[in-house]
Amino acid sequence: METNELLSKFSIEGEITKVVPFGNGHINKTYKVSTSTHEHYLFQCVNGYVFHDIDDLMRNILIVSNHLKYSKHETLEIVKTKNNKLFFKDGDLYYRVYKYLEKTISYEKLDKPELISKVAQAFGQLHNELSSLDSCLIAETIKDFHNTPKRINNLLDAIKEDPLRRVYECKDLISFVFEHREVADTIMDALENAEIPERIVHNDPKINNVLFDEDTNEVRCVIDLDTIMPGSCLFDVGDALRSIFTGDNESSRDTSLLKVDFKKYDLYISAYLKEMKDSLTKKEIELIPASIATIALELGVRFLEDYIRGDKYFAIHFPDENLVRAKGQFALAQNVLENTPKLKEITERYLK
Ligand code: ADP
Ligand code: GN1
Ligand code: MG
Repeated sequence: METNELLSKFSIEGEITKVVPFGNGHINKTYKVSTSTHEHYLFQCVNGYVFHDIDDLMRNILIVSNHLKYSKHETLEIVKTKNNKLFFKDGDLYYRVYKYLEKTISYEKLDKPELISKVAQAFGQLHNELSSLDSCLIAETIKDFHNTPKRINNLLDAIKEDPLRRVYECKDLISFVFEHREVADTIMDALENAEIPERIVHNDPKINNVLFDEDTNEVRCVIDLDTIMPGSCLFDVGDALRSIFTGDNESSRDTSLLKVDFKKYDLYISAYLKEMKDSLTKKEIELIPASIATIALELGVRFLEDYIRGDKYFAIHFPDENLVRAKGQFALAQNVLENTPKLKEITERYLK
C-alpha cells in the first residue's frame, strides 16, 4: 500500500502535504508528516522482526502514556485509525501514528552539563511515576531484553549457524565476550537473588529517546516507549550512561572515542539519585558502575549477533556497521572496567 493510502486509514486532520524520513532510530521506520493544518504527525512502520506482538506493544504504550498523562507529564499521544484501532496492519507490516510533539528536538550526544542533569532527572521522574503502575498490566514486548547471559547464548547460536560465513571475521570479538563472560551476570544475578528489586523501567534510555524543548532546552518528555517493561533500574542507569559515553560515536571506527567521562558520570548519578533518593537501595547504587560495563558488553553482543545473522535487527547505513558498533561497545566496556575503581570512588560519595 502507498504511504498516502496508509495514512488515510488514520484519524489525521487536514490534507497530507509532505512525508519525510525522520530521526535516527535503529528499529522502526519513522516519518514526519506535514498537513494543511499546522499540526504534524509521526508515522512509523513498526519493526516486526523485533516486536512479535503488536497488540501487546501498542496496549503497553497506551497504558503507560495514559498513566504519565494522568500525572501531568507530557508524553506520546497515539492517533488511532478511523476504525478506532491503535495500529493498522497491511499484510505483515504494522503502522502507527503519533501526534508529532511540536517544537521539540532530540540530540545524538550530550555535552552540556545541564542537559545531562536534566536527562537524569527525567529518567528518575519516569521511574518514580512507573512505580505506581501495576506490573501485571504491562506485557513483555521483547522477551529477555536485558538478560545479558541469554544474549550471549543467542550469540552462541548465531555462531553455530553462521549463515553468511561471517564468524571468521569476528574471532577477536568473540574471544573478548568469553574473556569477560562474568561481566554479563551482574544485574541478572542480583535480580534473581532478590538483592535488588524489580521495577518497571524504560529499557531503552538512549539520548535520542528524550525530547527537549527547541526554545528552552528543558526536557519535554521521554519517548520510544516500546520497551517499557519490568526489569531493574540498573538497566536504565547503565544504558543511559553507556549512551552518554558513546555519544555520536556509536558507528565510529575509532574506538578510542568511546570512553568513560567522569564528570558526566557524576552529573548523571547525582541528579538521578536526587530524584530516586526515597526508593533506591544501597545495592542498586553500588552496582551502578558495574551495570554500565554489563550493558555495553550486552549491546556489543547484540550488534555482533546481528552482524553474524545478516543485519536483520538494527538498521545499518554501511555493510559492516554492526561489526563496527560491536567493536565500539566492547572498547567502551573495557574502558569502564579499567576505570571502575574511580567510578566506585565517585559513587561512594553518594552512599554516605
Ligand atoms: P526507534 O524505535 O527506531 O528508535 P523512535 O520511536 O525512537 O524510533 O523514533 C525515532 C526518532 O523520532 C526519535 O529519536 C525522535 O527524534 C523522533 N520522534 C519519535 N516520536 C516523536 C514524536 N512523537 N514527536 C517528535 N519526534 C518524535
Ligand atoms: C536501539 O530504537 P533505538 O534506536 O532507540 C535498541 C536499543 C539499543 C540502541 C543502540 C528496541 O534503540 O536497545 O541500545 O538501539 N532498541 C531496541 O543504539 O532494541
Ligand atoms: Mg528510539
